[in-house]
Amino acid sequence: MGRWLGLLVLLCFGTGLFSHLLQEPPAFLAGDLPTRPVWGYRLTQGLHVASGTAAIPLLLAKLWTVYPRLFVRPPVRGLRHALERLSVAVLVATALLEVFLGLLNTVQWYPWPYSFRSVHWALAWLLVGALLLHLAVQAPAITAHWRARSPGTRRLPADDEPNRRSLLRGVTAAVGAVTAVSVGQSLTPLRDLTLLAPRHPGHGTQGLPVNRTAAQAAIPPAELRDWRLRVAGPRTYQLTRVELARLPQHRARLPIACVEGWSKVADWEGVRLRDLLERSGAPPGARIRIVSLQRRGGYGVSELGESYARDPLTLLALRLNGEVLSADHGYPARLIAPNRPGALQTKWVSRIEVLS
Ligand SMILES: Nc1nc2c(c(=O)[nH]1)N[C@H]1C(S)=C(S)[C@@H](COP(=O)(O)O)O[C@H]1N2
Ligand SMILES: [Mo]
Repeated sequence: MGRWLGLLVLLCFGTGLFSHLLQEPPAFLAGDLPTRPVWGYRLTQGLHVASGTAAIPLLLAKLWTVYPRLFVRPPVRGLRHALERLSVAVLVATALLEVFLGLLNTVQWYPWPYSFRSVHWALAWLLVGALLLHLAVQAPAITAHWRARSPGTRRLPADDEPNRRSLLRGVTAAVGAVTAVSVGQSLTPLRDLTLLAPRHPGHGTQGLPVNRTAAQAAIPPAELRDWRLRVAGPRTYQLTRVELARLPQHRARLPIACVEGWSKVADWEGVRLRDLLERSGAPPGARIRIVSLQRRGGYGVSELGESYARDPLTLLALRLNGEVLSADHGYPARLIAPNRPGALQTKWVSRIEVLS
């Protein structure tokens, strides 16, 4: 169980780092983030949430097998032992907190006052550090186990064997069950099994789930009536929605991949961002800021580096799945770019700013 758990933690950590990198790239990488494959983030974030979810029953079972060690006497046998127990305490605490914070995030429940992302990020490093320490401390026991190749020495006492088997069977069933009823949120062929996932890929207007509705974002209807897209650059200009729709329109088939785990492909149609930027005289390599009409909550602003801004698939979309964007999907216009976290696909765009 430890080995499987270790693999899941590794997968979750790696995909989590990738997600963090895309959302908060260091300055030297911000212009070169990968835009291919277009479904890259869909895959990695789907794996992130699926591996984190699968780790929960495995972690609980693993803790159950070792909890009697909490009560060993004497509790501390010296400095080395004390440090070792402390590192295990950090490992257990961070592992439990990390997976449960992640789980609460997937259901969009934030019952704490701090930023989910920075806490999840910091805990991940603590967890991986404590895990490495744990592996180092246990290295002698691990090598001894693998050296004891003869079948007799590795087996449990005969009357424990049925217990071991039924525990493993139970844990496998639990991991399989939570995975089967939640993974359909991103692995859409399994969507009919989706019981636990908070966003069902089949629900939502225009065939796409909605994370925050126009009402929740407090989009003022009055501002939609005389909406103009303002592009602020060396040559600032404004366009009405009718004027935007008269510019050359392009199509892109791209997924929305939410950091909370659900994802779905859709057909988008609109104006290429790079055409809008060219018209404003944006210099090559400029950072771009997309600003929403939104009044309430996060994700009202996002930034794009060069690789996204110049990509022919990055659109200021006016249409979704063959219809005019609905209010909840970002009418009058929303950003859609390849291999980009859903949270940064800004809806209800009102301004595009050329930053540098
Ligand atoms: N202005 C704004 N844009 C936003 C959001 C938001 O809250 N406000 N939510 C983001 C998130 S978290 C996701 S996953 C996608 C979802 O897009 P959809 O609701 O059209 O499916 O929109 C993104 N764009
Ligand atoms: Mo999202």
